[in-house]
Amino acid sequence: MSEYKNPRDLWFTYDIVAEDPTTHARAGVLHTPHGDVPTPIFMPVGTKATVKGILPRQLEELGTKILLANTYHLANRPGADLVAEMGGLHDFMQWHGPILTDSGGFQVFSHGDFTKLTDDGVTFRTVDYDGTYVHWTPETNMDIAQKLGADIVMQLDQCPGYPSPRSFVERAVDLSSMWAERCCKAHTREDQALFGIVQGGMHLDLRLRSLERLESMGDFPGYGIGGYSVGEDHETMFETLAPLASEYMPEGKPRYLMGVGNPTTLVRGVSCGVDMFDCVLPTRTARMGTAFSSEGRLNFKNACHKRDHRPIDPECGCPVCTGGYTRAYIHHLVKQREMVGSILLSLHNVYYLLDLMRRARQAIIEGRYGAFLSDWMGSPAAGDY
Ligand code: PRF
Ligand code: ZN
Repeated sequence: MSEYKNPRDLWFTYDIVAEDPTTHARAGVLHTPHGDVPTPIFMPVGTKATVKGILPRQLEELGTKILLANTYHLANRPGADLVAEMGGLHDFMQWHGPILTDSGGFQVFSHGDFTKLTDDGVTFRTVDYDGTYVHWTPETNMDIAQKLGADIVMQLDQCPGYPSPRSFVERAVDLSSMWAERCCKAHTREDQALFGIVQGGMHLDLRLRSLERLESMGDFPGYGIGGYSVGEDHETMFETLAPLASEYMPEGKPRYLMGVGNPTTLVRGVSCGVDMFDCVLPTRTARMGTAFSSEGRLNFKNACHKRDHRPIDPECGCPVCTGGYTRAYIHHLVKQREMVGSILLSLHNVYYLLDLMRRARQAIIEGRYGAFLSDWMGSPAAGDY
């Protein structure tokens, strides 16, 4: 007799294709209804259903395989019902590849304007919008996520800042666990995968408690690692992230380190067994006139670029660096606050992180990620956190 299998389990499979012999890095493929995602992967952030300054067609040319969007922002404007009416997020924004939506747990808590937190849910003021009060429960949050229609949706969680008293972090783990269970029950779309989120701050025992509770709920198709990059230094982060990802998280499921996007953390995160990353850093720093490069970060407001004929990064294969645009030109655009300056830097920076993860994946497949990591740590770009 054949056992009933949820279509979700047929769609959202994760194949590990290579494991590095000397680090915990792995290369995989995550299957989704809108296409396959090779891992490790960087996911550009399209908060309000647009990656600022970049068209979907250009994202594809850069090699983007999956985008992130934010429930918090889209629920406020234009609203989940409107997005649903317009055919869901993919049609609305004309990106037909995989999409992941974050729950908004981070936005609500990091903006610090939540007014009331109970077991039931969280009440907050939409400071970025019209200042009205909104009450979210795991159930209303899943309702929004299902209307938006991304391929992967994150549970509603509570992300404590750093430093926080242990008792506060413990409470966030309890609450996030309880909300995970309610999200699971409320989430019914079979063409969507719901990921749980591990919290626990910088306490390994709380991280493990959080993970255990998620695992006891059954079978999440993947796990977010939340609550890092909230003000701690990088060594503090890796003290608990390294054992969590490399020793304790389930082998066969994707591990997604949330909201972390500086190149060195990506390279180190991969060596601990992290598979997915997202961050606004490449596009946000671009709008401030800064580029990632193999020499480290370059600030294009700086007059040293004024007469420089070279591309942003001579080692980069992006459309900007191979398209004839000089540092002198980008310096000029940035100084004049021309839109195209931000756009060119955004294209380059997003490509840079996508390509970093492509090269990391190749190194894992060839069994030389240990050397890739030590080369990186010895390079001029490694100092930028
Ligand atoms: N939870 C959620 N989204 C997030 C985070 C989190 O802890 C973070 C923490 N860096 C970024 N984005 N839901
Ligand atoms: Zn480039």
